[in-house]
Amino acid sequence: MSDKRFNRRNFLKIMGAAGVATGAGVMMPKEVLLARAEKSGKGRQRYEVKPGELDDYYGFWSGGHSGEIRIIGVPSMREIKRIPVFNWDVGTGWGITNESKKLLRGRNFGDTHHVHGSYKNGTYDGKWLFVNDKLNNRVARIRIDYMEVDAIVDVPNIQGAHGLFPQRYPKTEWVVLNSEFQTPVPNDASNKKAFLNPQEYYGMHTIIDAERMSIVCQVMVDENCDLAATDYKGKYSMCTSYNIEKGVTISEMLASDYDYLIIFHWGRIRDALRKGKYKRVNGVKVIDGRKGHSDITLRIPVPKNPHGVNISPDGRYAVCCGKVSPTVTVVDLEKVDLAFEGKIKPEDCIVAQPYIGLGPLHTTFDGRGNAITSVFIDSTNVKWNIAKAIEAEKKGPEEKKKNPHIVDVLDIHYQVGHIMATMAETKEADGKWLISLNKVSKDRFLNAGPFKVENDQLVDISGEKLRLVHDSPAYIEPHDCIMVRRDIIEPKVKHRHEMFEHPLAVTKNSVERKGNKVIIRMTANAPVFGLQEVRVKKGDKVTLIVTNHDEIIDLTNGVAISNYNINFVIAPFQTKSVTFTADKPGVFWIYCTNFCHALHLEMRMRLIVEA
Ligand code: K7E
Ligand code: CA
Repeated sequence: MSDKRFNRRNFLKIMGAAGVATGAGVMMPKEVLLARAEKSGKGRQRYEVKPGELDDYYGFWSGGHSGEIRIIGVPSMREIKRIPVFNWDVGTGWGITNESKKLLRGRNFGDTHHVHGSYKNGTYDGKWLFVNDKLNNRVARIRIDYMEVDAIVDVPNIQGAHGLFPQRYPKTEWVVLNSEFQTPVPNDASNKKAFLNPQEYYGMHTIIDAERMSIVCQVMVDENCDLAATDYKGKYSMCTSYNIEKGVTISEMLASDYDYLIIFHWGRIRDALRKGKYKRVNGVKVIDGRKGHSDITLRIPVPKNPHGVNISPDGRYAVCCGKVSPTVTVVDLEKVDLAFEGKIKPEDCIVAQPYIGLGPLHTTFDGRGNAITSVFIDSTNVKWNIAKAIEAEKKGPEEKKKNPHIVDVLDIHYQVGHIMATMAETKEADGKWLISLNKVSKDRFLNAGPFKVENDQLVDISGEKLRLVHDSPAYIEPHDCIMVRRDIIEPKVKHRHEMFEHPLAVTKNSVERKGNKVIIRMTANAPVFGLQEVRVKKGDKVTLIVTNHDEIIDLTNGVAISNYNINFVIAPFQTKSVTFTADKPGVFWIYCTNFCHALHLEMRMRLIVEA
């Protein structure tokens, strides 16, 4: 790697200028670490999925600023489907039909980073997915039986809706959402002083009711709230913060040698809600969680501008990646109990701070006591042993210098962001496969122009050593993913919609007129639409409701209206509707867009708009 923007020398220069100590005592050049990686003991899993075979895992990928979620089969890395969430998607009609417009409310772009499943007893229950929208500050819920969005909640009082994590135990009743950008509260320019003074900008840890998709409350803090995690006991949620300085420029945000892992005490939050200890801002209950104002929050100092926080599958440790510090900070959650009771200091919850490499961002787990951390600047995946890191910390600096915790280092291509192992965010982490979500692909694929796709690399982690097995191009820009065992998801996923779940499901074809409003109710059953022609008048407000009556699996129909910019599909037994003004007179063919039958091309009808 010799990229000008990302190389080590450049990074060290920036850090030096910012006065950052880069862990000199324990630091090892990447080459030394790599030399340790012998060739033996590597995983030997088969990753080829032959024609007709199915994958072992459902991968759910966020789509970044494409605003969607993708379903990818693992280990084949075949993209199976895209779920439109905050984006336009003509292929499914998302953003065009009345059903999707009702959820999107006029905002058809998004920025999805963190997709997570709903939980029961520390593992996935196969019911829902949740994903954030960093752009327009929303959370969407996807029902797994249809793999479709069924609710979107707008979150006021925040910007940069970023880290998201569902409650893991006993089941997902709450979902937490962090705001990465601090803002005035309320942010409406009403308070002139706060408006212009960054010291009066705040971060929010928002709690969302998973069932109702409404906001339970927000905990306000001085710091920004970046990545999120929940514990395995239903007691705590947390956020990393990289801007305890309340800076508005890079150098201001790098001024302090440490920032925080902030832990939120759910019992005390419930107490505050019960006792009415909150104020309402834009209709939301806002609890004061600022340092010195509250016993709801605990701040553990972490060097420096930390990023990811991930919980080990045994529920014991929170691992914070140092980003600007070449270390990770391991926090013992059992000690957090004591710190909340005031029996020990917050910093005494830290049980290890091992050296990892330059730019550690996110950590995942193999379920066998090892963690694997993504290292951005070094372009590596570093496998390390948690127990050995804690042991070395106890023994002191001489032992630490030997880096006994490092198990293996894998060169990746290039600049890794998130990293995720199969089932790693559950107590059932199985240590089979790992995905390195690399931000930069450079030379790994045929050159397709200056804009390069990302590179998702598949790594076999079943052995002691990490084995890179596959490069997979990813369109802009997956940040994070989860990989869920097939037996958890597959039995829950339906082949057809429940027809009458949609209140407007059509069983009889009809055209109804009320003044200038026309409602067309129509069935689709390949290769015919239930109506052959519909006559309306120019200026009529037309609502077209279509139900697909084909019960055959995979028999999707499309509905497109020529020159009217209307285009959507309906799966078996599904109903969709669209309302538009018939503003152009003439004959317009309505046709099926989704190949459905040998006579698919004949599946069309006329919309006649009279002058
Ligand atoms: Cu690290 Cu938005 Cu999860 Cu991207 S965040 S990498
Ligand atoms: Ca900072």
